[in-house]
Amino acid sequence: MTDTPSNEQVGEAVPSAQRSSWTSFLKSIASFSGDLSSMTAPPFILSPVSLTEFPAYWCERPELFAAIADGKTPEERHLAVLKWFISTLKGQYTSRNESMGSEKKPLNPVLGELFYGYWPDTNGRGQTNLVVEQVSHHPPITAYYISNPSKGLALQGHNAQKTSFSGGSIIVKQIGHASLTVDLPDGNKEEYIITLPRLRIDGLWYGSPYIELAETSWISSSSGWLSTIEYKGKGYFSGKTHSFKATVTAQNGAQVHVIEGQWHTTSKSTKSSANFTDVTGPKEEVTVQPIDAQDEWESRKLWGKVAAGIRGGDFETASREKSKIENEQRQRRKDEVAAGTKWELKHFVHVDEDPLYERLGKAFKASPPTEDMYVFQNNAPTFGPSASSA
Ligand code: HC3
Repeated sequence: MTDTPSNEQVGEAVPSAQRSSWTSFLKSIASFSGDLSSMTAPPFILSPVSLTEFPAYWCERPELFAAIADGKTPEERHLAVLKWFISTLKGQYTSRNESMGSEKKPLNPVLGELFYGYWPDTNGRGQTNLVVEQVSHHPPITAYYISNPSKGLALQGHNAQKTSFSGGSIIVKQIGHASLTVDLPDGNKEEYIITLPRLRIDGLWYGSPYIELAETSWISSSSGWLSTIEYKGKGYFSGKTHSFKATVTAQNGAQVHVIEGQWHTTSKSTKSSANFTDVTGPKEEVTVQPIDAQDEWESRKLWGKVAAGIRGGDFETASREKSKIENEQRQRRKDEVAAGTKWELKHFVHVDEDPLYERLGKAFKASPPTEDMYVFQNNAPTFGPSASSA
């Protein structure tokens, strides 16, 4: 079997007029390693959503995020973090298949692109706020800050990807990590490092890509509790897609909990017959300002015409509007070089090392042992009805 199909072999999901451009796209990614987002793909696979919107997946179940602060002990809080994290995976990795029929190619954010939103306070859980900024264009890097000030919770992280092609699938190594801070009632802070799983994008021959998670990710807490999460697809632990097994160890290394199941439906702890996670119910979309009230750098305003073209099947307009944005960006970079200036980030500052990652990463022998970080500058705009500081 070859790594890429011929025009006749590609699946029904590819419109017949786009079969040859789909096979060319697959051939070019087969011999490519690096930044996939910059490659031109056929129209049927384009998504009208920018990658800067993706950090919103972290909080589509804001009540689970808020519940972390309600844990009474380090163990309870660690389990709440694990529960919230596993419950984000369905949105992060399968939601485009539900909303658009397959995994699509997101819009490649421009440097300085912004995405702001919030989830309102309901049932006393506090309001959750989201600030996203595209902090690099080549390679694409997205930084985010998600906070629930009334619960004393703040999540900060950044994302980039390294892609390669193997056995007919795209392998995506996620670069970056997230750190979570919990302000405790006694005035102390509890901190967590969250690493990100590896992705395999399958279904390419059929023109209907979907994501499976692979290998291992970790949640390491300053309290000493550690979750080791192994991901497997069909044919492994349970023979089911989207399977995972999380092993939770205490400060002394003793294994205290094992949670198994499927991250897109339900999972159970081996200690209880009740579900540990259940994401079969509804999620909450992030609330954003109406387009007219948005800044010109905010994703939905910036990409508005391109997105409308993609949604309406008017790819000529989408491509023309996309070129306008890209040309404007190229000109901006040239002007900066000529003026000897550099683009200033609005909400984040880059640091070469993250001491928290280094400290908590020792628990799982983090590889690489050190990582850079984008630190939020505590300068979020005012959000929603019950706005308070970020
Ligand atoms: C690889 C990916 C871009 C990155 C996306 C990330 C890793 C971003 C951070 C989120 O928290 C989780 C996430 C989910 C999906 C990832 C995207 C899937 C496809 C996209 C590629 C750049 C496009 C590949 C092209 C095609 C046609 C195969 O979809």
